[in-house]
Amino acid sequence: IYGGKKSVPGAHPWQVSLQVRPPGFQTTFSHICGGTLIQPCWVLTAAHCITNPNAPMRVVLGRVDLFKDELTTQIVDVEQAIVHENYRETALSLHNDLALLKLKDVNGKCTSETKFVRTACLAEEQLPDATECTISGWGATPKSSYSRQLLDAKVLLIPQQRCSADSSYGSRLDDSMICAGHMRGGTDACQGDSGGPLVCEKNGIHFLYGVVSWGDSCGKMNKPGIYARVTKFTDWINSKIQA
Ligand code: 4AZ
Repeated sequence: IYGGKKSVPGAHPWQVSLQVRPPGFQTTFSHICGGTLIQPCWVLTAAHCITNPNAPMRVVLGRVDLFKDELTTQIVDVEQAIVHENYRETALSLHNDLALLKLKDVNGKCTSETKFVRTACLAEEQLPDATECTISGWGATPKSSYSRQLLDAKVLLIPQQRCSADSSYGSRLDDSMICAGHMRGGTDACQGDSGGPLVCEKNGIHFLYGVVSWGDSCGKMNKPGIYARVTKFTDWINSKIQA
C-alpha cells in the first residue's frame, strides 16, 4: 500500500494473507497476495494470484504482523482454487481477475468468527463517484517490496469516464473494472496487495466493492489502481459458493 498507515488490530477482520509453499523441499509458506473472507469457508481473491493451482496454499486470518504468531491468528489450508472461467491476461489488462478459494474444514468448521476474523458482505449496488472507501494489504510500499505490518489507506471511487480518458487507461478499462485512488497519485494499492479488499461503508455496514487487480505501477499521477467490480460478479460468486 502506498500512502497508508498501520492498521489497528481488528479493523479489517475479513482481510486474509494468501500464502503458498514454493516448489521443492521448503516447509515455509510465503505471502503472495491478499484476499477477503466472504463466507466462513470461502475467500475471494484475484485470479492472477493463482499461479500454480497445484501448489499447497493456505490463508492466514486475524493478523496484523505477517511474522508474529498472534493469539488472534487463524491459519487454514486451501482445499480448492476456482479461477474465473473467463479470466484473461492480455498485455494491456486483466479481465475477470477473480478466484474463489474453498477452505478446508476441520471438524465441520473452516474459520471461527471472532473480533479479529469476520466475513465481509458483498456489495449489491453501485455507489456514487467520489465515495470514500478503504484498501488494505501487506503489499509494496514506496520503501519496500512488502510491508510486515498490515497497512490501510483511504481511496475515492473514480468516475469510469475519467479513468477511460486517453491520459489514463483509455480502452484498457471495461465495465467489470473500477478505478479507485487519487488522480494526483500517491495513495494506491501495489504488488502484493492483489486479491485484497476495496471496502466501502454504507449506513454503518462494510461492503466488499472491489478486488485489487492491476494498474500501471503504483501511486502514479493519472494511474489509479484498478479493481474487479464485485457487483458485476455476484451471480458468478453465488453460483460457485452454493454449488
Ligand atoms: C501488481 O503488480 C499490482 N497500483 C497490483 C496493484 C496495482 C499495480 C500492480 C495498482 O500486482
